[in-house]
Amino acid sequence: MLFKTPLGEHLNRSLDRQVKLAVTGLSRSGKTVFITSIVHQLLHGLQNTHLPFFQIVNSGRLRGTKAMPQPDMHIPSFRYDVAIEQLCGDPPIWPQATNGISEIRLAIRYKSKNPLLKHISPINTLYVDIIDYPGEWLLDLPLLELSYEEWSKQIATACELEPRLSLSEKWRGFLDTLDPLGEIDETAMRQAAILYTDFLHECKDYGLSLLQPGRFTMPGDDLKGAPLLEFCPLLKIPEKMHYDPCLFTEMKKRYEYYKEYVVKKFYHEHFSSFDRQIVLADVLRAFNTGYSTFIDMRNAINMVLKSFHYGKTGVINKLFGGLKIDKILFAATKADHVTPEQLPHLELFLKNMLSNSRNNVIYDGVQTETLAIAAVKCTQAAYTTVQGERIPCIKGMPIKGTQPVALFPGEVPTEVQIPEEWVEGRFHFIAFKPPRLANIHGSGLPHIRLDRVLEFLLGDKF
Ligand SMILES: Nc1nc2c(ncn2[C@@H]2O[C@H](COP(=O)(O)OP(=O)(O)OP(=O)(O)O)[C@@H](O)[C@H]2O)c(=O)[nH]1
Ligand SMILES: [Mg+2]
Repeated sequence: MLFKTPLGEHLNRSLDRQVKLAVTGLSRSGKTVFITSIVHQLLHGLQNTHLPFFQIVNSGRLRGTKAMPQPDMHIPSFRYDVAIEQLCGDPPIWPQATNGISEIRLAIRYKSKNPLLKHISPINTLYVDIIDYPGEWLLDLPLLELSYEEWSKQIATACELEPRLSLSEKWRGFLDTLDPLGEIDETAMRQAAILYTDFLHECKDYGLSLLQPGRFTMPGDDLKGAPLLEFCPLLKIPEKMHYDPCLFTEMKKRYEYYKEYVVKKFYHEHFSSFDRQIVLADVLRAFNTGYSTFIDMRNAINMVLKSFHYGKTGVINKLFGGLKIDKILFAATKADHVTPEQLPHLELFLKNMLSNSRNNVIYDGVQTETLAIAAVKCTQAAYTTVQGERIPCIKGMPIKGTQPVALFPGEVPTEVQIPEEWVEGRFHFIAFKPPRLANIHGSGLPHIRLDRVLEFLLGDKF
């Protein structure tokens, strides 16, 4: 039986009948594909031969999984059906970038192994709730701890260095024509916001991750064109303030409004009560694009994780209370882009890259694991012979091609390299099309280590 009132939801969770899983990852890190594949693996659990490390399947105690009506009726449902149809279509395609929030609830029925429960309630149900959202919105979380002045200062410092120095030229040039203590001019504020948004889009195209506020690059259907988004940081914060309304006070007011009504609302509704978390990071993309984009991505992930901070001092706990997370999985996604013997390297690299965040989490008593995963395995491991030497490679259909390619994408370092070692052309992690599969409804999608993911995140609940 599942209780449906707020108190009941709390009871379900304390009775281990419900798990809220937070899937955390920057934009394009692989959240939607991960959720789709996890749902597909669970729905096909009974026939699934691809989940050897997921004990509930392996031990034959799984009775089946169904998608259920979700608990929050006001949130759109996660369109698993659409995503799986695209992934398994002919030709298979990846789902679109996410532009809003959605939710799915799964009911997993299983035979209890607890000797006492076995007699009272031989078949039990675990409810798993997962939400999907645009990765861009994740970077709004750190704003909750920053005043407008502090945030403006951070952006000003970032714009002193390349590549932001050049990319921000137009926006900075326009700000130079404005007087922060001058009159409020709606047209000028709108123009400043447009130029700042253009700058963020250029940063995104360049491969940078730390783009704030998140709604500027991904407003979602609810805020597209809303005046709420007509503000931006100011590079010169006035030292002497007067109390009359001016451009500076108006920008500050809108920034605070954005935090209060957009950011806090989102985090309060969706991230203030979850039990387990998976942090997805597309490390390989950064290898391709270079040192500065890698550092930017690392800073962005660490900044987000610092805001989640699981002890009492974390912003979510300070604002909303009650965050009782006990397990976090750090996952390097798209691991099918590397040859199999490189997977331990990828895991070690991710561990080193996020070592500060991991240490803090472990200190707070949270159990962690680090894995290299592929939600949908698009390549096959193979070997090629070059000048008499047998070299491992991967084979797959490139995203922009019609013929499969075989390549050695490069050796994954285990430590963060110094900038000079980050030479162009060292890595060839190309994007692949999803695989064409004959019998998609017969068993789960091909993957790398999703069974370990499921075992770590859910295994102890059965
Ligand atoms: N080869 C491979 N590519 C993947 C995998 N997962 C994701 N991708 C690639 O990464 C892209 C982004 O994946 P999504 O799941 O849409 O990323 P997201 O985190 O939901 O992105 P936003 O919705 O923009 O926040 C996909 O379009 C694929 O090209 C995987 O397991 N293997
Ligand atoms: Mg998505």
